[in-house]
Amino acid sequence: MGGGQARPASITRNQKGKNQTMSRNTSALQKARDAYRPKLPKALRADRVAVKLGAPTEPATHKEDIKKLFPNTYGQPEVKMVALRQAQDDGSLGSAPPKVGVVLSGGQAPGGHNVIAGLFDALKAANPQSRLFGFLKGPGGVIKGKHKELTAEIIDGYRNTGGFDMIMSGRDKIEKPEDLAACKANFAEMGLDGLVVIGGDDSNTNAAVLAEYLRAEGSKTCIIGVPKTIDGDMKNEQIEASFGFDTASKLYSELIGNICRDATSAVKYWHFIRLMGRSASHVTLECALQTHPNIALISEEVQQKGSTLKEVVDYIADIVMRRSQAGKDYGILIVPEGLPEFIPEIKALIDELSEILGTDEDYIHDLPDHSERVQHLNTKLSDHSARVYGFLPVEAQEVLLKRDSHGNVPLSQVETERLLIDRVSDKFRAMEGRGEEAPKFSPLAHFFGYEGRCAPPSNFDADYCYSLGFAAAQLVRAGLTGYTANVQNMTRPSEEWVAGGTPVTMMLNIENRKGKAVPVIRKALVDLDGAPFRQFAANRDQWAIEDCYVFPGPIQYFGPPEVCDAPTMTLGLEKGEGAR
Ligand code: FBP
Repeated sequence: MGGGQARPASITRNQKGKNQTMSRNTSALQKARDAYRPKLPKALRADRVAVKLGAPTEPATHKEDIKKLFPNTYGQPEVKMVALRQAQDDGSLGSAPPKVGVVLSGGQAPGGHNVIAGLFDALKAANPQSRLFGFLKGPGGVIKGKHKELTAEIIDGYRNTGGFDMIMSGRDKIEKPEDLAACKANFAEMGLDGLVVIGGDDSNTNAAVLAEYLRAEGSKTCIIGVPKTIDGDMKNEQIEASFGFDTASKLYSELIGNICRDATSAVKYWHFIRLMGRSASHVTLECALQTHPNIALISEEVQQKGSTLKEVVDYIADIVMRRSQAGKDYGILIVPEGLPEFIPEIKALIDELSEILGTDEDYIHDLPDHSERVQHLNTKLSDHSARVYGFLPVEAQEVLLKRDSHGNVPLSQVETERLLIDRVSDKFRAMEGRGEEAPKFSPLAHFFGYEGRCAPPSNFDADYCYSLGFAAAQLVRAGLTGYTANVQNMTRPSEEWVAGGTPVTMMLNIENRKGKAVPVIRKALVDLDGAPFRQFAANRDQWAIEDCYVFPGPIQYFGPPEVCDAPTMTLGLEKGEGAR
């Protein structure tokens, strides 16, 4: 079935758990997926695994600052996992039964449950007395010490499923001294050997801060991160992809392909589709490569060109007109939700608003209505930003006043696709007002976001996540802390994947957040010199006018590996393997 493999013999399925969870509320696909055994890299399938330490590491920039902030965890070596064949004391990990905690942090991403299942299976395979505890509702649960023991019955109900509902997630940050102290006390009370933090760049940074604190305090609890986010922006030379990106972008591509078919069937609508991805445009770029829409806006390019909103609107309107002249009053546009932050005039506005919120946040939110908030802001914003703010729809103005615990604007609530539709429509109306001929323009707005975050993981994500869970278990068993688990060589069959760990301090740099210089993992934006963008840029003019749509169809779980197991085109192109 799908080329998966057997779970370690020591972890047999618990029939009672299966009967409990496989109720009449379970779909036929879920029942079939329950039997899927994720594929593991060769080294992790061995009876005995060892971790091989490489050379000491350092970050690319801000070395001295980071060393000062992380004196106990700075400079640790990279780690690779290797299989041992001989049953002698040759460096294999011990068999003491560890007690480990796990927490899901931030937005949902397909495969999170498989990380936990991999962690559980690896710990139990090492020693059936090992215990795994799930902290509830994200990092807040770690601070409050809210947890439940994850048993085979629980785990078996969630294998290969989407969502984070096994233990739920949250966006709290473990940052304040009292939070760090609370974590230390909770871990000591539970006797935890390790905590695995499944999260994105900010959560993995927080994991490193916690690891450093615990080391300094003499705590035995090791902290290991796992790279999660559908946005695909937690990647670098060591981390090839964040999990969830594969499934989410394939799911959005299916939907976009279906809309392309509808467009060429009805031949009357322009579909403006916003895609999730808070900051970077990786999801939009991957979907463009998969489906060949007429227009795909890539925020990083907009920023590089310093384009104004007007210039973005002119670019769209020009393609709408050229298609109309070719007899095509229909088309597909895809736009990343992060776009507003990359348009320099809106970015400057957001920065000014962040500054103002830094001092006046409570006052502004206590004002009785929107017009009073605008009045107050107009006294604080620069003239240019006040004009840009006034130009935005009321809903967008309100969203720009919100920040999450990491200081991010909740851009998934800004209807950028409608803003673009309105501005393009205004432009065509103005043309008509001047007596010029405007194209027929019937736009429809879509947002594909939350529906992609909890899809059942693709085989790629199911296998990758299960491997990450296994790798995280080995890092904890080796007593390592301040690492992010990784799997490399992922454009090759999973047999050849290489699991290991990267010291978080190696990935850090210093950035200015809310007016403070803080260490963070550098967010990977779309590289405009990289192969995925170059592939898109070389083709987009043709895709704009001709109908070159591709219809990827739904994610396949059962069938030939080239259909079911293929990685994203982004990963393939980044690894020099060419477009499919
Ligand atoms: P993470 O970075 O935490 O993985 O979240 C990604 C994401 O899905 C973004 O694409 C989106 O902007 C955001 O979460 C939405 O957040 P929320 O779930 O709080 O609405």
